Amino acid sequence: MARRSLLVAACICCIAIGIVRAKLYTSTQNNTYFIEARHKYNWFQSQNQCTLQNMTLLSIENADKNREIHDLINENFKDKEKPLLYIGANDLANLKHFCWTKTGLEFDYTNWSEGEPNNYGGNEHCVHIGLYDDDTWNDVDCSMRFGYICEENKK
Ligand SMILES: [Ca+2]
Repeated sequence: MARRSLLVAACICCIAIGIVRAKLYTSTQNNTYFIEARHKYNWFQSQNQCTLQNMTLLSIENADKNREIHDLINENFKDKEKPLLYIGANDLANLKHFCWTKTGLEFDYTNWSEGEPNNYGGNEHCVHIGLYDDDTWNDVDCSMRFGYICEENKK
């Protein structure tokens, strides 16, 4: 009987962990973000997952927003390995001209990791954060499976 209780407790625990890995977070700026930390989705699936929640993949238009996301991830994943998260940027339409999918506009502010974007292998056209356990950006093959971060659609 004790073993059965333990099994039930373990299952509940697993379910709870599953929920924690993909959920809504509120930032210090009181904005709402959805983070899926499991590395299960390619870039296009990530975009679709955000759309299904009436959200969109994250844009980071300036240093303030970058700081907000940095703090959000550090606060919520402080004792864990930082997840690799797709954000809403690619250069699929125009090579080496990365745009935010939300606006279609080319980057003004950037926070690339050192040596990035390097288009490694000639096939890196989507952007994610978290490669060096920090908030810098890396271009990557869009079919790689990562987590993602969505933001609310502003009215
Ligand atoms: Ca790269």
